[in-house]
Amino acid sequence: IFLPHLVASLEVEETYIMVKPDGVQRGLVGEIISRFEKKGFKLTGLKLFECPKELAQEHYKDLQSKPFFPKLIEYITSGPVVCMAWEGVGVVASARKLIGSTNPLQAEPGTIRGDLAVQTGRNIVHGSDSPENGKREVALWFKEGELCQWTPSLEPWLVE
Ligand code: IDP
Ligand code: MG
Repeated sequence: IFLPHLVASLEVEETYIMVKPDGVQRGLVGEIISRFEKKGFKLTGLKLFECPKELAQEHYKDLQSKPFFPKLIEYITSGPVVCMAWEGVGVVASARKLIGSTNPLQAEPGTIRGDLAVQTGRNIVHGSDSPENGKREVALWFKEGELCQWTPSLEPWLVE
């Protein structure tokens, strides 16, 4: 089947990436940020944050009828998370590829979940699943003034 959001896009997009509480507790924040930095995307927002229950519920509202929803909310609010906004051409689908499958045991080696996690309920990182949700989630997790528009000096070495 044709999944438009999984096909490489030529649009400048934004995506919301979050190191979940297990990633923070396990000391994987630097490693996870590094994967996106090294790839060449642009960081436009970054903060350590204790997520209120209502925000977690709003973020995952599409999953509210799932049996694991209460445990998911408990997990996401169990400790600080690292919230990030990343920008770039095709960043949404590319970030999903860097992150790997939802179930870390099915995630390819070389991906963040494939290299660093073992369970769906402890899969250490979130990434938006479409450009629309990228916009929605960045606006949900960041206030105006928390995001930076800047031009990395390396840009000419990354995009022609
Ligand atoms: P994604 O994070 O790869 O986009 P989603 O299906 O959107 O995966 O699910 C959101 C999050 O909910 C997952 O990353 C995982 O933390 C949790 N989750 C999904 N399915 C299950 C499950 O079957 N058991 C426990 N947690 C789950
Ligand atoms: Mg998802």
